[in-house]
Amino acid sequence: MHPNIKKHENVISPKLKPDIKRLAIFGGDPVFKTELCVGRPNIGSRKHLLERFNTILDRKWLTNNGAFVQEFERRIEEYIGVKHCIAMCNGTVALEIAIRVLELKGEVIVPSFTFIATAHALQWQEITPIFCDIDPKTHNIDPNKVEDMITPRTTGIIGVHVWGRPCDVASLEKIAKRNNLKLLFDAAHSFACSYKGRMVGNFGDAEVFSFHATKFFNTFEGGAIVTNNDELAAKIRLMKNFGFDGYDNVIYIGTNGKMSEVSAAMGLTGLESLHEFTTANYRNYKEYKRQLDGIPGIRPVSYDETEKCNYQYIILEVDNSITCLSRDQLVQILHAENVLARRYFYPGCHRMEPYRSYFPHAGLLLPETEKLVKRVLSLPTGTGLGMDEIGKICQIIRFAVEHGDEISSRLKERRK
Ligand code: T4K
Repeated sequence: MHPNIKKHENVISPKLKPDIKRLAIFGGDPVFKTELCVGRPNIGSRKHLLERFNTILDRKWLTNNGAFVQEFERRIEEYIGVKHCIAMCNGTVALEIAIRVLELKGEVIVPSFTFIATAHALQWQEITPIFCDIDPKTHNIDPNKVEDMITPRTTGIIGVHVWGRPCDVASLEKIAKRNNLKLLFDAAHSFACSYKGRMVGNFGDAEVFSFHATKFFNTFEGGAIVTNNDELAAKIRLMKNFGFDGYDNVIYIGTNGKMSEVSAAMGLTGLESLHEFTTANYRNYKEYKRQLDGIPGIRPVSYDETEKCNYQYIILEVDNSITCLSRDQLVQILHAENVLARRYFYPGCHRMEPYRSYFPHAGLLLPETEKLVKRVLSLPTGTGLGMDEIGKICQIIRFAVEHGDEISSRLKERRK
């Protein structure tokens, strides 16, 4: 038993795991019969969705700026209070188009602690991502380190609002202005979140959302660029449609970034239930926090409750010097119990190809990123998860940490 562990009302029920041999990783029955996933899609009213699908079929208008896409864009603009929303087929293409429209080239500063799409969207256009370290308190790009990475080839900065917690927007805006750089935000995690009382989507030159199935609000696949800049918005609209300005008239280089009507139908249906989704996520977040409180070496990430937040990620930092278990061992234990916890952004973009080959020593400048990628894990949440399930997941974690040294030795023994 870990000496610092606090007595808790939710000490693991002896029926759940009477001793460590009954952990599923050692051959016991898993606590859950079916898998609990991170990224299980939230689905709003099935009735409304199917009605919209029927409307699409009746209209025989499936894509190319259809009525549902237009309605979806207006709803997002109203909700965020932004002038322009341009819906797209996914967040990655939206990033690529945003990068192109901002005329970024040469080098762009990005965090390595992000989904690979942020870096690839640059490299895809032969722009070099220059990886910047993060602030360990926020997990976001550290503005104090950004300026050191600027060279004569730098044209922009991409901040990522990781977990839906906005970057230090004010500092990044100052740095961008001072150095005449473009500022883009990858807001894939932060739809429905605010920064200093203003909705994310209003900052920098533009911001990009992802509405992928695994996001708390989804359009199957989908994304959007939002901006308050009229000129940029007009160009983005051309770019996502091959550069067509009316029939047979191409006036700009473009690609196919269009959102389909089925995606917009899903989006409109999801928007009707947005409050329900965030309320469920908030309830889960509070329950996880309550139940994980006091487990030594397990630190759940907190959200600023004075801001709007989607609470879509339940993130734990595992300090293995205290838990005796590594983050990866804890993930293994949870997986065996059918809790499909995920490592996040592991091993960091700088350790993935082609960046690993291009910058083999990038890690030397990214000490906080290197630490965090080994500590972070994400737990299931969303509308499909009940309090009982959260209780059991937390009991497994508590039990694993209580018996960390024993479990760890047994796992090591097994590997021999
Ligand atoms: N920037 C950032 C910061 C991002 O996080 C992302 C995307 C992007 C940019 C790019 O946006 P998009 O182009 O994707 O719109 C997911 C998603 O593919 C990706 O959208 C997301 N971030 C990234 C963090 O994760 P995986 O590899 O986790 O997906 P997968 O297939 O392993 O699914 C995860 C879990 O979700 C599964 O265990 C089961 C569950 N699931 C998944 C799907 C697709 C379902 O229950 N139903 C489903 O339909 O990539």
